[in-house]
Order: sequence, then structure tokens, then C-alpha cells
Amino acid sequence: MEKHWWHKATIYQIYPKSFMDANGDGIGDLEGIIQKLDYLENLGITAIWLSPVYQSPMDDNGYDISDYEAIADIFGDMAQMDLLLEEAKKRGIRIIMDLVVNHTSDEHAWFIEARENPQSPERDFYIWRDQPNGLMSTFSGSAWQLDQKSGQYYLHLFSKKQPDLNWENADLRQKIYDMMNFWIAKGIGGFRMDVIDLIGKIPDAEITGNGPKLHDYLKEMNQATFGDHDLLTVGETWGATPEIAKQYSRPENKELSMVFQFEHVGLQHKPNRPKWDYAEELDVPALKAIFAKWQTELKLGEGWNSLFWNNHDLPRVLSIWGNDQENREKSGKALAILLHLMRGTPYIYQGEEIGMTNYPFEHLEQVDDIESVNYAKEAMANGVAIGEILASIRQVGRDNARTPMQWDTSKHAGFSKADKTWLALNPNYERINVQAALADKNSLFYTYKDLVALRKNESWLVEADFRLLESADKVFAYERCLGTDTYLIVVNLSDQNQAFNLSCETYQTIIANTDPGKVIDQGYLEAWDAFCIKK
Ligand code: ISL
Ligand code: CA
Repeated sequence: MEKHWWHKATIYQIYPKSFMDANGDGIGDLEGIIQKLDYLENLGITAIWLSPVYQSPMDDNGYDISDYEAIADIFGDMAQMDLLLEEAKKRGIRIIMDLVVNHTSDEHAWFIEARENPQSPERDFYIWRDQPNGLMSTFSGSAWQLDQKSGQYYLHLFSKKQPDLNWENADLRQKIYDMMNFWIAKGIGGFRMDVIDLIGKIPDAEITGNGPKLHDYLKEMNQATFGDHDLLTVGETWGATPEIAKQYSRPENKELSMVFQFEHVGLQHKPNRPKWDYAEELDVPALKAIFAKWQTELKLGEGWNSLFWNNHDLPRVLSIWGNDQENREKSGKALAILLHLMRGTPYIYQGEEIGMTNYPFEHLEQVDDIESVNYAKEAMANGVAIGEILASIRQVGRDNARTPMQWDTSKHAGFSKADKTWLALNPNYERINVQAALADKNSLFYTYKDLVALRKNESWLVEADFRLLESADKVFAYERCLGTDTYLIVVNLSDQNQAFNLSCETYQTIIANTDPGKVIDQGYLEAWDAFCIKK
């Protein structure tokens, strides 16, 4: 099987508004990212997935794009973008751009023209109907918005400022491919494709995800754009099963490198309930079953997994499945070891490597995210108590991931010199910050650094098969086997001791979060113990 650079890569996601503010306006920017490249080089990551920095009215923090070939003023300009690419390249870091082509902003020139001139070719770049049907927006309410001028409704599966593009239109598709080639020519490392599984929708049949032409479009896109370049392409696909993921990522299909699947994320909420109806605790046996399924189904050469706990839409993993209090660093290391030693390409979301946690939201005024704000409005109208709404937002709201990066103990954690930042800093920054993490040789940061280095240097991480082992409910144990080599990974996902027998005489420790020198073969695991040994 042909090997690509991304098989041995670890990707670091940056949410630009919250990473580093260089010009002191309270909002992160490109110059701030450039200033922190040395930090990322130290961590050792291969590529950055940059959440959108394009021109945008920021109704959804840049996922509503009004010009794909311009940079938002708040982030900088194209010269700074070019400089970021150049400075990153010097450090061996590639830049993966966020490709948001299920929808544009309603302020994109195409939509402005479509709305003003119903006879224009641009009209058909979007989806118009005389009557709405039952389709709902992810951000609450109907997915159809009346356009006063023409009396027709346009489709928006997200906010009404994010009209859906009509992928049936071949001219529109070509314009998107041209735009992608503009970015490829700049030397980017690939694309992360926002809600890509929605582009084959059939609105009249109320089919949104996994529409019949989805894979035709991706094959066409591959041929028209990145097919001949060695780029990483990862699709955000909430509705993927292993079968579907193989369709996307099987090399001979010539679609994408890999997809993000969210089955494990579904354990955050009660079965078949909306995300706000969150689960009280992690169902570890279900988590094991889900990961084992994906690991064994996507065999090498037949597909490829991406591995992640966090992104800008999800709560901080430590606060929902780890212990963000007394076992914060240890549980963070356990979760990292569990994830990064499976087969696939691991993703680290900014701040995860220092163990950032959810934010203690107490009032709605502290909430910025459009999804949370709309949910709160709708829930209040339905009579849900404010305390309950805030509890949901504290647990699973997207702003938990979006509070600014915690660099040091100075004002606003060194993120910004402004009086006020766009979203407040988590008050725990005096304890949890990059400066403290770098100064402590045993910190979570260095576990991440070791894992990133292992990913680069150990080819068994790419090659070896995965086998789930029988173990106590709260223990996740698996083996990776390659030829005569066996690697055993064991993680206690709880605050309690758990039974576990190592049952092997000699071994070599590859990585562990236990105290140095501690015997790991003692018949049981202590809280959040995690290690990988070579048998
Ligand atoms: O976060 C979510 C899960 O509850 C959804 O709200 C989210 O919209 C979904 O994951 C799709 O996400 C992507 O597209 C959205 C954008 O708001 C997200 O930030 C992006 O990752 C629309 O572009
Ligand atoms: Ca700024």
C-alpha cells in the first residue's frame, strides 16, 4: 500500500479567534499564530488544521464565508497568510485549510446576486422553493427562510446567514474547484471539509446526509483539484458508518484521505436524544465497542481512521470523560495514550495538550456561540428552566472549546493585551497554562510530545492490527500486533482501582503515565493508570 506523509502525522487544530491575539484587539489573529509556531514545532506536530480565516461576517465564527479568496480583517490579510505558510514550512509544518462549501455566507457576492436578481445564473447556486417543508436547521427552527423580494424560501441547514449551496449546479461546482486550486497553488497541506456529507442532499425528499450523488461529487472534486498532489483531505461526516467511511477513504476510490466519524462523540448524550440531553457519565463498555469496531473495520489499505477527542464544536474531553479536578493531568494522559496509540491520524485541539477544561458558565451573557444561543432561546420558549439550560451549555456547549488559549499567568493568560477579550478566559488559567506545562517535565504537554514523536518514528503504529482485550468494564485494553511483535495498551478510565493482570514476565515500557519506577504489574490498576508496553 502506498504510504503518505499523513499516515505518520499528528495534526494540531487552531481556532484562530482564540489562539493568540498579536495586535491587542481581543481577537486571535494570523500574526499571533506565527508568533506561536516555535511552540508548535516544540510539540512536534506535522500540520495545522486552521479553522476558517476567510472573509466573513462571523455569524458562525467564520463558517459563514463571504469571500473564499480573501482573509477576514480581524485575522489579517493575504500577505500574512502567505507569511504563515512560509514560516510554518520552515518548521516542517503544513497548513490544512478548512473548506466550507456546503454553504456560503448570505453576504457572499453569489448570494447577493442570487437574491437581487432571480434571473441570474447565481440564483441556481442556492436552493429555492415556493413552500418550506419539514427540514430543520441544526441551529434551531426551520431550515427555510423567506426571501421577501421573490417570495421564495432558501434552504439553510445552519444559520439563516448560511444559505446552502446547490451542488447539482455544475458551474457552481467548477467555481469551487477553481477556488480550491487557488489555495493548492499557495502550497497548502490539504483540506478539512466542513459537513461534506451534506453536499449530496435532496431537499424535497428531506434527505440531507449521504445523498446519492455525494461520492460522485467527491470523485469529481478529487480529479479536478487535489488528486495529483500529496495532500491530506479529511471530511467531517457525522453520518458515517464504517462502510461509508471506507467508501470515502479506500485509496482506489480516489475520494478523501480520511473522515471524522462521530460515533464515540454520541456517547456524550443520552441514546437517541439531542446533544443537550447529556449523559451523566461515560459508558466505557460502549466506548470500547465503538473504537474496536472502527479500528477493525478500517483495515490498512481499505480505509483510514482519524482519531480525536476534541474540536471547536465539542466540550473539553477532560471535563466530560476525564477528571478535570484532582486527576486532571493523569486522566488527560490516560485519554491521550488511549487515543494516540490506535491506528489512524491523531488530531490535537488547541489547549488539549495542556489539559484545558470546560468553562463555568453561570449566565447567558457569557455565551457567544450561535448554536448555544439559539438553543437557549428555543428552550426558554418551551419552558425549560434556565438552570437546566445553563447546565447543558456548561457540559456540552461549543464555547467550552472556544475560550482563549492559556499561555501564561499574566492578564488574559498572555492571550491578549486588550481590556476585554471576545470570549472570557477560563479563570483557571493561573494554574493551567503553557508556561507552567513547559516548566514541569512530568506535565501532560510532554506526554503529548512523546506521543507525537512515537507517531513519527514507530511504523507499527501505522501497520499493526488492533485487537480489543477482555477486561474490567472501566478498563480499556487493546493489543497492536505486527509479525511477532505485540504491543499492549492498558488504560483505567476511572478514579477507582481496577483489576488487571499483565501476565507477562518481561516487557519494555513504551510510554506510561504512572510514577517513574512504579511496578505496573501488580494485579490491579490505580486511578487513571495508563501504559503501553512491548511484550
Ligand atoms: O457542533 C455540533 C454538534 O452538536 C453541530 O452544531 C455542528 O454544527 C456540526 O458539528 C457541524 O459542524 C461544522 O459546520 C458548522 C459549524 O458551525 C461548525 O463549527 C463546523 O465544525 C456549520 O458550518
Ligand atoms: Ca487581534
